[in-house]
Amino acid sequence: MSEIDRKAVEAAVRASLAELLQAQERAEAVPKAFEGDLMSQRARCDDGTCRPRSMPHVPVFDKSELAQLKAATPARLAQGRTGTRYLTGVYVGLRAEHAIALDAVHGEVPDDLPQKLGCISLRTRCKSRDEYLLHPDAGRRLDDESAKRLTAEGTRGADVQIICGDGLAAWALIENGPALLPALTNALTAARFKLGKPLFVKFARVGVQDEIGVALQSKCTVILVGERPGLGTGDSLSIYTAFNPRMGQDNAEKDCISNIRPLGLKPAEAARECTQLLQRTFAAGGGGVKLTQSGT
Ligand code: B12
Repeated sequence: MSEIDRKAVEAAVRASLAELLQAQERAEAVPKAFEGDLMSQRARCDDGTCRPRSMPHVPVFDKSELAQLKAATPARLAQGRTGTRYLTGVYVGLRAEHAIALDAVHGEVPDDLPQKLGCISLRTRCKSRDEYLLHPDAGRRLDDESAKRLTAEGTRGADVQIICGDGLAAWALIENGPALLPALTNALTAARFKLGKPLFVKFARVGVQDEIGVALQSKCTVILVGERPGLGTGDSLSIYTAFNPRMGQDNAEKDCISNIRPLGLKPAEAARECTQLLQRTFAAGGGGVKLTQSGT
């Protein structure tokens, strides 16, 4: 090894060791600082003079790493505090995000959306949004009129029957449905799946796909449905797929693609992912656990 190479190697080794040492010191700083603090607190308690005191300020993590982590997600990480309370801006932000979630849960799809999406319009046995929220089972069955309409107008024996539902966030369908439905239809058609005429179901739970799949003898159903919102996330849509439909089919036989929204999985990506999932599902002869175990 030449003299220059040797120096370069030595410098690199020294730099790595220094980095390792710093990381170790950071990790050790936390328990040591707390240990001292707790011990002095105990000493004071023992002689009967215990009183409230503040915890030491210890840099527990690398600030630049934390900044990267925060930049990678809209989730509320390391919000800080003042005393035992949230900072005012954080508190107000949480209230606003909670309001978004409530609006999403209580919102409804406009009457003309099914027509704009080119869907046959159906509804479940729920007569109102409140009934939908209070009685999940009623959102898994079609009302009598819709069941008749489905039999009269629905496509029988399709490979894939697409269903759009408001679910627990109507906004999710309003915002993402117009992009996702055509993208999914195109991707599935290009993959040579025979599709049924799409359906819309008002006040829909995931389980309504069972009744629809059975009534139409579809090989597989796919329901695009609004997810239960998280804080500040009122526009997130999921796709649930069910192969070989049966009434009361277990979720373990189904699959889910979640977080479809502008800040998450984009509609075009979701359409591709769903098409690939269905290709694997048809090849394996089943979804969910069966698909996972098949290794397809
Ligand atoms: C609520 C919920 C549950 C509840 C459902 C109970 C209920 N009656 O609502 C409980 C706690 C039981 C649950 C369980 C599971 N869940 Co869950 N769940 C959710 C959550 C928070 C909301 C779902 C939702 O809004 N659905 C739409 C409404 C309209 O549907 P619904 O008809 O009211 O309820 C049905 C669906 O929620 C469905 N469901 C719930 N979770 C799952 C998961 C899978 C894989 C399937 C096929 C169906 C399914 O079951 C309900 C009854 O039919 C989502 C996260 C999200 N924000 O979407 C995760 C989510 C859907 N669940 C997930 C997972 C992984 C699971 C479990 C597999 C966890 C586990 N390891 O056990 C189990 C599987 C359930 C089963 N085998 O039955 C993942 C799915 C990831 C994926 N791409 O496959 C999600 C996206 C969370 C996440 N980000 O990881 N879940």
